[in-house]
Amino acid sequence: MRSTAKAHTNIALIKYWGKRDEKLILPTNNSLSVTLDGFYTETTVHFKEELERDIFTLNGETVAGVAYDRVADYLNIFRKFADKKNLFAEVRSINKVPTAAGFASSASGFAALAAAAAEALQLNLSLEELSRFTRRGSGSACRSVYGGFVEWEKGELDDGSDSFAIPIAPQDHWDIRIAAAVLTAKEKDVSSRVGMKRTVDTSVFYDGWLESLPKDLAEIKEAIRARDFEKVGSIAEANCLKMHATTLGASPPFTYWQDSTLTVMETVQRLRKSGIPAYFTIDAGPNVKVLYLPEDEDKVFEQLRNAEGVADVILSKVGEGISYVRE
Ligand code: 2P0
Repeated sequence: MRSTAKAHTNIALIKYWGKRDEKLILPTNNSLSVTLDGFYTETTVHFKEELERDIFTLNGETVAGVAYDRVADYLNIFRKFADKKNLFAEVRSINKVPTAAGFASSASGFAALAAAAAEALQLNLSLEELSRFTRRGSGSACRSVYGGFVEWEKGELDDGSDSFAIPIAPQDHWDIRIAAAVLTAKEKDVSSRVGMKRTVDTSVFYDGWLESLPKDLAEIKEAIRARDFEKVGSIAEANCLKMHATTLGASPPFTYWQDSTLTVMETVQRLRKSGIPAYFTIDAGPNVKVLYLPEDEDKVFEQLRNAEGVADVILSKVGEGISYVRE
């Protein structure tokens, strides 16, 4: 009744931005990501008959409050499925995702938790079933079940049974790199959950965003298969700009950008003008992620590191999917 699983975080090239069902976490659109090797969560789940409630520690510290409730509520889904309503778990997570890097630790966190909980309960899930379970913890987490390039199929059904991730190309398909420019950032004041809901409910640009996605998705998948870096990068960059434009059309309007976000975007454009193919993407926060090729690593790192307002630059390769740690 015990298992330890490891999952890596991912960065979306085609963004997930909006839900059609908040409880089941069903998205309005397909999204596509690349799994990152630099950032992961390792989680042990140990179900014990003697426990009267779940226990959750993160990096050795006991967690209470909203973060605890989110984990305990999530484990309820497994308890219900396994028909073990009163079986509680000790959950120990080690997070190797620097929160400040602006990578969603919820993606690797819920993917590792789902994999460890499912194995501890001997549910024998397929990867498709595991991705469906993982989605219920955090949407983007369902993509972290696989390594390499991954698409999350939004599905059509109301019960969510056809909404899960599928692998597009494995980790060893293509060695591209991702740099995270960590900004000397303020606290973000609109969480991604709140931001995407406000956008869906009120943004005058939301329909335009949705209409543009099928073309982006079809083209980026073809470009990934063909290893066409300039095409993948330019589609991802444009898709990110469209997602962020929807927040400006919301009521009340908001943006995740700060002045140094724009500075890094300009740095990337300057790199391109100097002949280095580099493209940016930005999630629900101010930090900028930059896609580049291995041979340009030194130049990209140097330019980003010297950009005004950049506190740190963290480099990553393409990562693998869920794995299990045997003791
Ligand atoms: C993504 N983001 O595709 C997009 C791009 C942020 C911008 O997925 O509510 O933490 O748990 O399903 O997955 C962030 O949202 O949201 C996100 P929930 P999640 O990566």
